[in-house]
Amino acid sequence: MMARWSQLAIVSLFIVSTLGLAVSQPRDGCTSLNRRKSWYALSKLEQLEYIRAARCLINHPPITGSVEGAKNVWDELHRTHIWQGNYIHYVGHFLPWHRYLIRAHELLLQRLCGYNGAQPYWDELGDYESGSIHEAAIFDPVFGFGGDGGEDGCVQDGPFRDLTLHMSRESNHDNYCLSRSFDQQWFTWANRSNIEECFVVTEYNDAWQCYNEFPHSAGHAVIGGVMGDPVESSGDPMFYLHHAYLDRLWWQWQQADEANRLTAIGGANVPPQSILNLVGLHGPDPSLVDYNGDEGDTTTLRHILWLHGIVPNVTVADVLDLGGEVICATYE
Ligand SMILES: [Cu+2]
Repeated sequence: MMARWSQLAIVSLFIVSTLGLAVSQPRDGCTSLNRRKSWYALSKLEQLEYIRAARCLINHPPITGSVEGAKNVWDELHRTHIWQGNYIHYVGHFLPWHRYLIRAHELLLQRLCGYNGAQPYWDELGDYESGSIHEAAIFDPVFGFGGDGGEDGCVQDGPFRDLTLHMSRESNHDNYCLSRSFDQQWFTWANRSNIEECFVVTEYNDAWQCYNEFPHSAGHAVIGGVMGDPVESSGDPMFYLHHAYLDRLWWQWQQADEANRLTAIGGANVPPQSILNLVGLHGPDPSLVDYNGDEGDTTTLRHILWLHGIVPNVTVADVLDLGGEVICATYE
C-alpha cells in the first residue's frame, strides 16, 4: 500500500507523465507514427471503420499456412496466443510479447483490410469511474463491440454476435461462440490507486507483476466469458483494446524515467509452477523454451518474440521503445 504522505506527489507525477505522451516524437525508421487513441476519442465514423476492419480479419483467409485448422486470420492470431499461453504470461516478457501482438493486429488491420487508423484502446479507468460495466458505451451494438452474453453465454448483439471461434486449449478444430459474462465486482480492480501503485515501482521485474495483477486482470475478469480465460481471451475483439490500454500504462511507466526504463527488462522466462496450477496451465511445451534466445531463465533484451510467422520474429529490445521502428506508435 502507498504511504499517505506520498500520495500527492504520486498523483502529480502521474499527470505530468500523461501530458508527456502527447509530445513524444517518432525515432529513426518510424516515419508514420500510429496515434493510438481511446475508443471514446474516435469519431463515430472512425469507430465504424475500426469495426469494419476487425470484422475483415475474421473473414480474411489465413496468411501463414502454418497454423493447422485456421479458417481465417483471426484464428491464426488466436492460436498464437493459446499455443504460447503457458509461456507468455507470468513472465518477464509478458508485456513485450503482448506489445508485439497488438502491433501485429494493428498491421494486419492496415495491410490486409485497408484500415488507415491506429489501434484504439479501452479507457477502463474512465469507464470504471463513470459507473457500471453494463453502461459502458464501448459495448454499444453499433458504435462498439456488442454487450454481455445471454442465457447461453453467447454475445447477443453487435458486430461480433456471429463470431465463431475455432481455436481452443484442446483443439484447432473447435466451434464455439464469443461469450461474455459481465461482473461488476471485478471492475474495482481497475481503480486509480491500483494504477498509481504500479507507476511508482522502480524495478521492471516488480512493475510488470504489479501491472499484471490488477490493472491487467480487471479488464479480463469484468468482461468474463472468453475474455475471462487467460489463454483463450484473445478470441474476443475487446482483447486488443484491453491490452492496448495495459500497454499504454506500461509506456507511461517507461516514459517516467526514460534513461533507466526504456531498456529495462528482466523477470523469469518460465512461469512458476504454483501460478500455472492456479490458472490451470501446464508448464511450457519443450518445443517453446528453445527459441527464446536467452541463455537462462531470465528475460533479456535478446529474448525472441515469435508469433507463428504472422509477423517476423523480433527481440524484446526491438519493442521496448514504442516510438521505434517496430512498434512506431504513440498513445494519446
Ligand atoms: Cu495474454
